[in-house]
Amino acid sequence: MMETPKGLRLHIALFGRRNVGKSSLLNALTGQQVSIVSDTPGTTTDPVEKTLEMAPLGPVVFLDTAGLDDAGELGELRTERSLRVMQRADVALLVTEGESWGEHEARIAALLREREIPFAVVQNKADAYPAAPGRAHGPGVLEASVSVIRASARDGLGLAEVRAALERLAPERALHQPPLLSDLLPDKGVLALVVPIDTGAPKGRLILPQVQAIRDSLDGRKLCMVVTEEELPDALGRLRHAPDLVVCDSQVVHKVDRDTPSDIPMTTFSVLMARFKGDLTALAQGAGALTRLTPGDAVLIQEACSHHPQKDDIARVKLPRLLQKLAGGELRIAWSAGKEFPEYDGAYKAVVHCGGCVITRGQMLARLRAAAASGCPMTNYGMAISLAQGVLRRELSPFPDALRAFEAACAHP
Ligand SMILES: Nc1nc2c(ncn2[C@@H]2O[C@H](COP(=O)(O)OP(=O)(O)OP(=O)(O)O)[C@@H](O)[C@H]2O)c(=O)[nH]1
Ligand code: SF4
Ligand SMILES: [Mg+2]
Repeated sequence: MMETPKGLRLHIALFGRRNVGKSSLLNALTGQQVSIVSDTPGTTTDPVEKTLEMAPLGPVVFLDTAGLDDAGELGELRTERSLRVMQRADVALLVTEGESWGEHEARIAALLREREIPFAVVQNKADAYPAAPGRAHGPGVLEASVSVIRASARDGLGLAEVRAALERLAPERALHQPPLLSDLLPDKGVLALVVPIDTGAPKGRLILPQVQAIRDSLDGRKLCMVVTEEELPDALGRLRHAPDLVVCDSQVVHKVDRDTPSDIPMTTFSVLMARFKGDLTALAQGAGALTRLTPGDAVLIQEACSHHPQKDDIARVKLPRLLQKLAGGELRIAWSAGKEFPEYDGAYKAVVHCGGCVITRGQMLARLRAAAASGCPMTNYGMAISLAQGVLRRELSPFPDALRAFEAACAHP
C-alpha cells in the first residue's frame, strides 16, 4: 500500500522535562511500543518519529523528544535537537509530571507560543498524584484557552481527552490542504502537464509534485494530459481547443514558454507547490529580492531533505550559476539541507528554498516566518530559475496578488 507522504501528515510533537513520561504517553496514544521507556532520566536521546493513522485525525507523525532540562555538554546538544523538532511541529503536547510547573515548562510554553504552535498541557502520572478538586487546573501563567488534561500513560486515564484536544488544536491548514491546481481550471477543464524525462528524473517513476498534480486533477475531474517538453507542440496541435492551463517543470520553462501560445495560461510545478505548501505571495516577493543581488552578497540555498547530490545537481551547480548571473558576479553561497534548519543569518540577502515536498505546509510556513523575522527574503528554486530566464511574470499571472508582490519587490528595495 502506498503510504501518505510525510509532507501531508499532521506532525504532533511531545515536549517536557526528562522522565515526565513523554515516551510512555506516545506509546499509550499509539498503542505500540514505539519509544523506549525507563525510570532513568534521559532515556530518549535523539528524536523518535512514528507515522500512523489515528482516528479522527487521519495520517499523523508523532515526534518524541529528549527532555528539555538535560544539562552538561551532551545534554545541551540533546536539548538543542529537541528544540529543532519544534520547527516541524504542527501541534504539540507539553507533558508535565502531575501539576509540577517550573522554569522549563514556562520556557517550552513561551517557545511554542512564539512559534504559533497550538499546544495542550498533559499532566501525566495522574495515577500517582491525588486528583485536585474540580477540573485539572493549570499554572496561572497559562491563558485559560490552553487545555490542561490530567492523564496517565500507565492506566489510560485522560487519553481520549488528549486525542480530542489534538483534533481541536490541529490547524485547519494542516488537516485540509488547499487543492494544488484543480481550482484554477473550469469544470472538465483541460490541463497539460509537461514533465521532462532527463538524466535528473528518477528511474521508473515521477516525482511527488507531478504525482500530486495528476491526482488533484483527477480528484477535480479535470482532463489531464502528461507529455514531455519535446512532445508539447505536437500535443497542443492535436487538441481541438487550447488547454486551460499548461504546467511545466522549471527546468524546461524556457522552451515551454516559447512553445505555448501567449494566450494560454502557463505556470510551473514550483509556483503551484509554493501556493500549496506555503505562501506564494511571500515567495514571489522574495523572488523580487533576487533582482537586487550584487556581487559579494551572501545567499542561502536550502533543501528540506538531504538526498544524495547528483551530477549537475540543481542546488550545487545550476542555481549558483543562475544566481551569479543575476547578480553579475560571484556570490557567497551557503547550503543547508534537512528536515530541521539552522537560525537564519540576517546577513543573507536572500534564501532560495527547494519545493519542500517532504515537509508540511506548517513546516514551510515556519521557515518563511523565521526567515522573515531575520529580515531574509525567501523564494524557491523554481521561481529563481524562472526569474533568470525572464518568464516569472508569465508564470505568476494566474495569481494576481503574487504578481503584484513580485513587481513591488522589484521596484522597491
Ligand atoms: N505512575 C506512572 N508512571 C509513569 C507514567 N508514565 C510514565 N511513567 C514512568 O515514568 C518513567 C519515565 O517514563 P518515560 O516515558 O521514559 O519518560 P520520558 O519523559 O520519555 O523520559 P526521558 O526520555 O528520559 O526524557 C518510567 O519509569 C515510566 O514507567 C504514568 O502515567 N504513571
Ligand atoms: S530537495 Fe526539496 S523538493 Fe527536492 S526532493 Fe527534497 S524536499 Fe523535495
Ligand atoms: Mg523518553
